Amino acid sequence: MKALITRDVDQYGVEEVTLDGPKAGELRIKMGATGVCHSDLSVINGTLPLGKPMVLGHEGAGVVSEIGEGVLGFEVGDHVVLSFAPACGDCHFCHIHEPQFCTVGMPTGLMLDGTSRVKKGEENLLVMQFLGCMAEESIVPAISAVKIDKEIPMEKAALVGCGVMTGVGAVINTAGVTPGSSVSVFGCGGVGLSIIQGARLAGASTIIAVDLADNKLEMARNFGATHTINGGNEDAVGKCKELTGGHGPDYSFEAVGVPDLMIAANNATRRGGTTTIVGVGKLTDSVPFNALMLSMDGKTIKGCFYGDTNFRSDMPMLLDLYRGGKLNLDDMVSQTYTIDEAPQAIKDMEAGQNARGVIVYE
Ligand code: CXF
Ligand code: ZN
Repeated sequence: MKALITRDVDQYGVEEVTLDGPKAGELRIKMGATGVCHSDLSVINGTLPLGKPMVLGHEGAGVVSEIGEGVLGFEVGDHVVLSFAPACGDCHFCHIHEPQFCTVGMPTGLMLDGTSRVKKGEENLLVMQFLGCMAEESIVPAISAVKIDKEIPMEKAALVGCGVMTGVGAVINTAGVTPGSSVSVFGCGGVGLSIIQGARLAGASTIIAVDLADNKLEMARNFGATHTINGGNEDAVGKCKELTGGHGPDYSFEAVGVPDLMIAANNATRRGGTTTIVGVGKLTDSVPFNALMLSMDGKTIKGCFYGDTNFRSDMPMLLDLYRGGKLNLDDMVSQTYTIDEAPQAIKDMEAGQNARGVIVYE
């Protein structure tokens, strides 16, 4: 099968590899679609310090084609969306209803049993987040898969596996945005646009989108932003305050992973408001906060991993919202690619061209 593989920093390409069958607790998935996410690029450029050589891809949907020993609840032919964090249901974090932090799945690039299913001759390859789903097929832990309705197009379903879940979840689960509130979103890539959609779903009355690219701001308006600011030629923090009675938005979100933008988002937030950091930054970067003002301003700064999702219920819920016309996934897919075109999809993402580029398979 073909797969997009990174072997060295800043190097990636499509390779022909082989796949072993599923072991106990695993499913074989014929991939239907895989979204291209900035975290794939972060693996390529080393921002995410995962091992190499690695099959990329962690935002996917497909069809179950083979079932490993002991797996209950799935049949061949089931359509599934894949979670990039498996949830065992039986660890401390699963018990306290925070399955996004499930402890069985600390990603090493190998499967849960510590071995690999993807081979190039004798060589074992790693896979991103137990999935490596930028490939025609993938072996995944059954505890990473969620059954979905067969009518949902694969390229829409895939998006809830990472970007859309992360963005909408950050609004609903992490920040708890309330009806009538004001929101600012710093960074309007796939996650930022999903935050904007989440804010619209939550009933926010003012949704301010900030980006450096006018094409992204235009997309932001389409997804529900009521105001847009180009941070390259406007004072974004000052303008956010101006648009919210001088106080600042009740909720601000950072969706890029850049320290200066995290600081700007928090500076925009009103006294007593909440800043949610959704962007995944570099391990070597730190963000200072003022020791006096954090107390005086009474702001809450929250980290957010995977939109604090309980994916087994949240992902079908998002797809129900899509079916009901309330969540716009159609315009999120701005370009589709074949697996052979996957390197171009990465380049187009770097160029900021897409809301989301999606690889679709035959
Ligand atoms: C990332 C978070 C770090 C692991 C890979 C996925 N989130 C979204 O892309
Ligand atoms: Zn992602």
